[in-house]
Order: sequence, then structure tokens, then C-alpha cells
Amino acid sequence: MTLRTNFLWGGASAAHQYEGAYLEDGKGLCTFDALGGGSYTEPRQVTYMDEKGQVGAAAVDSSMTGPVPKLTRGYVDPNRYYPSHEATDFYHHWKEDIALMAQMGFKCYRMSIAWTRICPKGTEEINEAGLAFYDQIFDELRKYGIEPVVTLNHFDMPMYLADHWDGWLSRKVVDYFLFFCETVFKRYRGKVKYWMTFNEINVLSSWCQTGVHENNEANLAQAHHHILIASAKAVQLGHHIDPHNQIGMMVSYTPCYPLTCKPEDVLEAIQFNRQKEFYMDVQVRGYYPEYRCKELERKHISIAMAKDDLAILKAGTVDFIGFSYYMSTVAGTDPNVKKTQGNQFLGLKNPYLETSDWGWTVDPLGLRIALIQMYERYHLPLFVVENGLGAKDTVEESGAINDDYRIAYLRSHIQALKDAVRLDGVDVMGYTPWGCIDIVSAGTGEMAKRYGLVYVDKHDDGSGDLSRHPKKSFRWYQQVIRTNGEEL
Ligand code: BGP
Repeated sequence: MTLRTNFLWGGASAAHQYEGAYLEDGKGLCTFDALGGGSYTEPRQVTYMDEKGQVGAAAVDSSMTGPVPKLTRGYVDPNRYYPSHEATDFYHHWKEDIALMAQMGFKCYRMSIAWTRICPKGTEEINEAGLAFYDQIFDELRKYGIEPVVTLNHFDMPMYLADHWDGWLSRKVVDYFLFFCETVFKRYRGKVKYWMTFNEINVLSSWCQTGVHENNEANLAQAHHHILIASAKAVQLGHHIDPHNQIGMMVSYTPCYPLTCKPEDVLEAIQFNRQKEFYMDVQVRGYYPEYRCKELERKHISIAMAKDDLAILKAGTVDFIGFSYYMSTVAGTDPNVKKTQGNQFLGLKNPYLETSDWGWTVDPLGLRIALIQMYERYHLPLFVVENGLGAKDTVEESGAINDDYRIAYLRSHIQALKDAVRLDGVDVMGYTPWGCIDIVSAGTGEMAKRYGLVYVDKHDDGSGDLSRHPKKSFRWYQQVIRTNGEEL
């Protein structure tokens, strides 16, 4: 047997992409509720109202860095379609969906708690109905022996905090976030023991993810410092409230290769990789790495720190590294090489690899490379909490959905994961393919870009009866889990 006997096979989702019920039972607005749909070619648009009451919209491109003008408020336009409002309605389908997860044999289920379902404005007002909703989810999961793996923040910034505090630019939001963490750590003590602090902490750049209106480098550096402090404090708080808690970080890990063996290209790749290594260095080692201090110095950016911030970072290091892996990318100095699409960070096209329908490079060996790089740098357990192929699925006349392309993608990536364990000695604790039941894409807001092992009848024009239909990959994954990855 290659993998741990207690290997955490499961699936992954995020509240704002799956739950829907965006204002139900006391939930408050989050920034993603003002983010309209987009497509492979058209960026998503966030809607806002300025101080004169004029409604505007800002493009949030695939790197999700569209600026939202200062002093505006997020605004939900009744004439627009917002994918997160219904998403695929986990809020009303949770019993059926968790039964499907149990049918696949899940050992865990990675999900996020919507901050504004618990704290509608993100402040210290609590919504009991929100707490009760997640109580029933965790009870239902545990009824089937499925461990919840909970992301405390999966991009969804409370609209009120964005509007009134400029999101993570304000130190006050750290306190509000810690209040939310304390509330859920205490409420779900004994039901949840696996947590992660911030989803893809290294890509939080747009207003939707940070609540910051003017997302220039200096503001984002300050906001990211507050987020790192919030993460470190949450780790300490979680350990204090329940010593059984295992609390990880979560990073978007896209290995970057040099375009050629030209030393300048190698240096480009080293610098590209720092976009994720910085966050891992701080959350695993507990201090700002020298290259980051030098970069801030060069850019004349000085971060406002409280006197005990460095001690907080040192004390709040994580227990494991959760990460998303979809693709690899390329860096080089040749200005004529084509840029590629990708999961936020866009690199150069790799001439040796194919891409998905949405232009994401498909590189199974890249997952083994990622696992080796992280394990040999940090020597912590690693958890693949996102991996998958966004693709168009076709429902045949018979009702079958023969997603052999998704099985091929997942099979090759699980094989690479097994090789990292078997050949490189990497300690991998689990694997949860992304969007295990079809959900809304974050980058484009599309339903057409499906990841699931279960198809949901919902379409980009808002139509569909939300019925659930296992795909061919559903039964394949059942077998994978049943044999602990031996039979792919
Ligand atoms: C990651 C996010 C997920 C998910 C995934 C797939 O960045 O953590 O929320 O969205 O990307 O991307 P997309 O949904 O844009 O296809």
C-alpha cells in the first residue's frame, strides 16, 4: 500500500461557489455577492455604487485584480445575474449531496464556512441560524464517518467590512476575523478538527478577496501583513480552544519552470516561485524571508506593524500545508513567447504541454514536482485540497455523462501523488478534488466550466432544475477510494 491507511480521500468546495441562499436565514452580503458572471473571454464584473449614488462596474480579470474606486460601496444590481446567489444550492441540497459523498466513500470533505452566515456584517453580531446550518452539516458528515476539513476564509470578504473598513487594509478587521474564528472554533469543538486559515493566501489581490478598494502594491502588502497576522493568531487560538485541532495554511501552488537553461530564465523562475514561497515561509517558519524584506525596501514599502507582530508570526506557525494544484507555468526573459491562461498567476506557454478548454496547462508530473519542492523546503505533512479539470460535460441521450477526460486527468495526478510518496518519501495526508459536485467557477462565474464527479443541472443562463447526476468519474473515484488509490 503506497498511501497512509488513514489517507483523507474526499472532495472540495467553497461556500460562495456552492451554497447559494446568499441572503437566506440572516446571512449578510459578501463581496462575491456583487460579482457578476464572466466567461473565458469576458472578465467578471463587480458592481458598486459611488458616493453620488451612481452604479458602476469594474472588470475583475482572471488575476482578479480589477480596482474598485475608493469610497464606493458594493452593490447588488437587481437587473444583473450573480452566480453566487443560487450557485448550485448546497444550502437546500446538503442532505442529498452528503449522501452522494458517502456513496463515493469520502473520508473527508473540504468546505468553507461563509463568514457572513455567522457574522452578517463581519462584526461581532452573531446569526444563530448560520451557526445551526453548519452544525447540521457537520453532524450529517460525521454520521457517515466523513471528517470536515474547514477553510475559515475562502475569499468571501464581508461586504460591510469592505465598505466601511476597506477590508484587510484595516487592522480592525483582524480583530473581527478572530472573533469569527473564536465563535466557530468553540461552537464546533469536537465536530471539526481539521482547519485551514485562508484559501490561496498568495493570490488575494482583488477587492472581492480583500475588500481593499485601491489595490496598489503598498496597500496589498499591508493587507497581506494583516492577513498573515490574522492567520497566525487563528492558529494559536484554535490550538488553545482544542489541542486536537490540526490547523493548516492553504496556498495556490503553481510550480514555475525556466523557459530555457539560460541563467536569466532560471532566475526569472526563482523569482516567480517567491509569489507563493513568501506566504509559506512566513506561515511555516514564522518570519519574513530576507528576499521579501529586500523587495519591500527596493519598492519603498514600509509595513505598519504592531510591537508584538513578529512574535505573533513566530508563535502562529501551521501544522500542515494545504494547497491547490491545477497546472504548472513557465518564466523567461524572451518577450516574444506567448502568455498562457491560468489560475490567477499567468506565465508563459509551455511548448511541451497541452492545455484545458480554459487554457490551463495540464501537467500531472508538475504535481510530483510541487510535492517534492514543498516537502523538501518545509518538511510538514502536505494536503492536496484542490485539483481538477474544468471542462464542458455533455449529458448523453441515455443520461450518461462520460467524462473520461476528467478520469484521465485525475488518474494521472493521483499517480503523480503516489510517486511522490513512493519514490520521494513525501508525507501526503489527503486528496480532495475540486468542485466534487458541480459548482460555480470562481475565475469566470461559469457553470459551463464543470469540475464535478456529480453533474448539476444548472446553466449559465440561470436555468436548470438543480438535479444531481453522477458522472462516469463518480464510480471510478468510488473504486479509487475503496482500494486506497491502488486501483486507478
Ligand atoms: C482556485 C480557488 C477555487 C476554485 C479553483 C478553480 O483558485 O481556490 O475557489 O475556483 O481555483 O478555479 P475556477 O473556479 O476559476 O475554475
